[in-house]
Amino acid sequence: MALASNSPRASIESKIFYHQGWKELFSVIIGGDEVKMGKPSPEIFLEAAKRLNIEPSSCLVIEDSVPGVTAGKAAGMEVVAVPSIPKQSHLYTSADEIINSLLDLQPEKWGLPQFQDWVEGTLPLEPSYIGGPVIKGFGRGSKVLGIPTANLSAEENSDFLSEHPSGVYFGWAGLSNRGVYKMVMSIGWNPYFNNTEKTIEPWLLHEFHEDFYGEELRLVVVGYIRPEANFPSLERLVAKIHNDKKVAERALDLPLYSKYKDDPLLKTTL
Ligand code: ADP
Ligand code: RBF
Ligand code: MG
Repeated sequence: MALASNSPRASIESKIFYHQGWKELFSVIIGGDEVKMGKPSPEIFLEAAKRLNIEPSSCLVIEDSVPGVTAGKAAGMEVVAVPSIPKQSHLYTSADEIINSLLDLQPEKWGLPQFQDWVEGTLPLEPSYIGGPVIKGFGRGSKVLGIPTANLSAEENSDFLSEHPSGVYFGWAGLSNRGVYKMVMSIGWNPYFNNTEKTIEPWLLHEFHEDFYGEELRLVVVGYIRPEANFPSLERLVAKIHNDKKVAERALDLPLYSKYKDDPLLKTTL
């Protein structure tokens, strides 16, 4: 595995220094100052392949930039694009595949060994704690889909949003004075409705008999299920969300995820 960046070698070194163990994961690291022409020229990838002692045609490039995709294709390599700018995937059409985030990378599609960390249709994540009062959304969840989502403020949870790509996640939800419930959530723009803002929409997997706007909601997000998708019909969207619910409900019974249920942070009242 090689790291080939247009950034100068020294910048790569100082940046990677802060991520313990990352440098050792790469057998080759090349900076833009180590080749004559940077991306979109294929030179940096051809040099990486040479140093890895691998034929360019056997290499898979994972790229977040448009010039990088151009460089990878020009080097005769297969390219998976992970666009750095959301909603700009139309600029990356020369890539062999476009994915929303690295969470969706499937190495087995490219003849590489499968990732081993998926468990029963879910990807365990470092747990994230978010919360705040339940706010009003677009009023669509229960009315249009029959799936109410207790929206949290995007502003108050902006760190979490910037660290998590859009997609379907799950975990546990604590509602003050009520209890702790299983939860499956959508993070993102909801392509079916073409929202312009990234929202946080947890569906608590429990029957409530009334609304709870304004109440303090605490979430621990423990895993990832899938990227956001668009659907040809409302029925297909709803069916998919019900499948997400099933996946989350089952997974949350696994010790790996169920251990967070009793987390005191879910119960704390402000
Ligand atoms: P909004 O667009 O305002 O979020 P929704 O139609 O998505 O409206 O409904 C969400 C509201 O429904 C929540 O804020 C909450 O008060 C209530 N609610 C009732 N049951 C649930 C549930 N199981 N999960 C989430 N919210 C629920
Ligand atoms: N909306 C989409 O457009 N695409 C999706 O893939 C999608 N997945 C969702 C998954 C879950 C678990 C939930 C609760 C919602 C999802 N929705 C999705 C969001 C739905 O559009 C949203 O709840 C409405 O926008 C109501 O506000
Ligand atoms: Mg909602």
